[in-house]
Amino acid sequence: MPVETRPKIGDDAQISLDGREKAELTALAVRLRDTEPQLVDDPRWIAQARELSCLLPPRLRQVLRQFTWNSGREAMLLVRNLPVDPETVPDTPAVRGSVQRESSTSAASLVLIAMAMGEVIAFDKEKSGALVQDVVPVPGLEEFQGNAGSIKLNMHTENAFHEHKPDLVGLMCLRNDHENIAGLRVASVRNALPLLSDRTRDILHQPRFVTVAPASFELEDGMQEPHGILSGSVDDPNLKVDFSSTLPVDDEAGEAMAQLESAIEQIAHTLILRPGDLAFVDNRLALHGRNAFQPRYDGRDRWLQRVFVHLDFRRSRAMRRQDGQVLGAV
Ligand SMILES: O=C(O)CCC(=O)C(=O)O
Ligand SMILES: [Fe+2]
Repeated sequence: MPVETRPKIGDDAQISLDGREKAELTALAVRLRDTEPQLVDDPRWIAQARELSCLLPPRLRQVLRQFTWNSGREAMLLVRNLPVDPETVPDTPAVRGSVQRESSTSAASLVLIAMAMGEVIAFDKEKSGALVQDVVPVPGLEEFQGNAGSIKLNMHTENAFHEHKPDLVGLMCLRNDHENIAGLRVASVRNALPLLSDRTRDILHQPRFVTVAPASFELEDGMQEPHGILSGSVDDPNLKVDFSSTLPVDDEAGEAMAQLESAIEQIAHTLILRPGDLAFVDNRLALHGRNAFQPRYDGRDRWLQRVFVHLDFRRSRAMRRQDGQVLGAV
């Protein structure tokens, strides 16, 4: 089974822990898991994660540091060989809004790596504000354009509508689907841009697009300001679009968006994650989505755990009560 299709991601976009590094990470994850009150969302547990993240194996820390400096052409990082033992992973949850509030070795590994790069955050209106969220297929939601669905999930910037959308999205695989065909799709603007004409790029920079809250979010109010899909540097822009939630305000903008979608489809990678694989997507430069798969709801379905990271925690302070990790109305 190929790990991916289409152009390969380079070695600079991935790191596989060796046996010793895995043992070191496991020891830290167990220490964090056993930290009182053994609740992921508790500030004491998060404080311990912040401290222990400084003790991760040096080669991993170097790769993470490099990634936060510049996420590279692929605008993603794949960390492999994390301590996930498929034999001991519990049954895959199959309920809407499933989250990980109790500490576990897998959640601890995920949070340790995320906290080495920045601050884990969540939104109070999404998945009940939990910091570690389950990405699992849910019965009855097969057609849903959100991570509980199992049809193709359109390419998107995570929470594109939000002024404090995550900078990084981390997705760790505990179990893939039965057929091992479900893939996380990732596409970097740095690969897509050369496929677009100057005219199209110019239009994509203009405030001719509106993005509403995604289906996963309990509805946000009212009017959204038009924005550019591309922003910042003309040579190396940021990208913000959700092909399910962003609408062009005129026909020409719609045509430019269609050109972009076609370029994205051409350069997207499909990563068939294995248990113990953790992908970080740079949500400022890359889109992600998922291809279709067939859930069985037998406890052995695909299961990812997800975190969001902010690299500049201070920026969202006005939305966070008591300098905590959850963004909402204060
Ligand atoms: O299921 C996947 O691979 C990705 C789902 C997704 O977009 C998300 O959880 O943010
Ligand atoms: Fe997503």
